[in-house]
Parts: sequence; C-alpha cells; structure tokens
Amino acid sequence: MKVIGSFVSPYVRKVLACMHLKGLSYEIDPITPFFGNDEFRRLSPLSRIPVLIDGDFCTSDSSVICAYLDDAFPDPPLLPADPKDRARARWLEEFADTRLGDLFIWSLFYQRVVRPLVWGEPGDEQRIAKTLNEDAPAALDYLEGELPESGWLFRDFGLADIAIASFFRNAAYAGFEPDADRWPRVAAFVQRALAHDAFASTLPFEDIQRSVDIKGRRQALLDAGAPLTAKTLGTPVPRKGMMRL
Ligand SMILES: N[C@@H](CCC(=O)N[C@@H](CS)C(=O)NCC(=O)O)C(=O)O
Repeated sequence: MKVIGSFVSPYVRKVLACMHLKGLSYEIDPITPFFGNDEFRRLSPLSRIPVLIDGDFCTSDSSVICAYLDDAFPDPPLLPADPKDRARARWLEEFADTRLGDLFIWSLFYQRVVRPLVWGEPGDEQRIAKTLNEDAPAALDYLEGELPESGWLFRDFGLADIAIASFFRNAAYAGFEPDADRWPRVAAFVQRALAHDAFASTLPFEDIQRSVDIKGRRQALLDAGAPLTAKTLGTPVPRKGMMRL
C-alpha cells in the first residue's frame, strides 16, 4: 500500500499509527498538501493529505482510510466491540479531527509554522491568542472529563487514542503543551500515547521532515530508512489548497 502525505501531518500520523498497530507495511510519498502536483490533485479531490492507494483502489480522508483498513485487515481491531463503545470511539475520533484539528492545526500550527515557512507571511496573532486563552482550554476541559487516568480509552490502544494524541504532537510543534496541573489526565494521556511505538517509530522521520530543507529532504529520509515511494507527486512551488484560507 502507498500513503501520500507528510509524516508531520496529524491525519497522516493517525493513519500510519493504525497501520503500525495492524502490522501493515507501506511506502510513503511524504509531501505537504500545498506542494502536490496535478496528479496529487486528481487523486485527492480536496487537495488534502492523507491519500491511501491499495492496488487500483484509492481514497482520501484519514477516517475513511482507517475504516477501510479495519474492514480489510480486521486483526487487531481499531475499535472496541460494544456498539456504544464503538460509537463513543468514533465520536472522539471526530472531535479530534474536527475540533483539535481546527485549534491545533489551523489556529496554531498553520499560523505559527506553515504561514511563515510556506507562504512567507506572519500568522494571525489574534487567532493564536484566542485559541491559547479560550478555545484550547475549553477543549482540554472537555477531554479531561473523557480521558482515563491510566491506560487507554477502551481496553486496547486503538483509533480513539491515536486520533486524539496525534494532534498534540503538532500542538507541541507550535509551542503548546497541556499544563499538567490544570489538565493532569490530558497531559499524562498524551505523554503515554505519544510514547507508544505506533507513534515513536515514525518520530525520527518527522524530525528530518521538520529540520531538513525541501531539496535534501527525500535523500535524508531515505538515508534514515524511511520507506519512500520511488516516485513523488511533489512540486517545488507551493499552491494554495481549496478548503480554507
Ligand atoms: N478530514 C481530513 C482532513 C485532512 C487535512 O485537513 N489535512 C491537511 C494537512 S494536516 C491538509 O491536507 N490541508 C490542506 C488543505 O486543507 O488545503 C482527514 O481526516 O484526512
């Protein structure tokens, strides 16, 4: 199978962690969505990452991809067995993808990292301040009531744990860590989950992706053992996406 999308994207990281849990190997074309060529835009109708290609089958969206992986490769399952637990796990995945995505990706990581780096423009300081002072604390208050004191959300480490924890790595890249005095469960859960091998195994590739400039990046990733595709859909010049901005 092939995955298109940067190791640094929380949605790509979520898919890779699920593949790791299932013992599925993959090749990856770790492009940033704004650096995708026309073929990328054909494969990903919303110009977003991740994209999964399995033979002649191709789909986008991390939730759709994880559901496909769970259907096609059921063992071990990504969701708990009980119907109500399954619904709760899916809800928490949705909360992470939509709300944590809005806060940690679009309001922090995009403003503090992507805008200066990709577009050469400053981030929206008002949006950053509102996120740090009001919106992120409200989301963490909610998660503090949902997350377990120890272990995982359901019996085994699974999709809901992965979906939530993944966003906190980008929050940290944008300078935000949960305060352990105010949100002890959130802080401990995030630390525990991100230390899991499903996340730890791709961290060296994230470090390269974040530190090596685009010209030397593919070679540095190959040198570190990243399972890159032979061909990339990357372009040297960024183009705006179609969903926001
Ligand atoms: N709902 C999608 C969201 C994916 C997403 O927003 N990915 C970001 C990268 S972290 C992206 O491709 N953004 C480009 C854009 O929206 O233009 C999923 O779960 O895969």
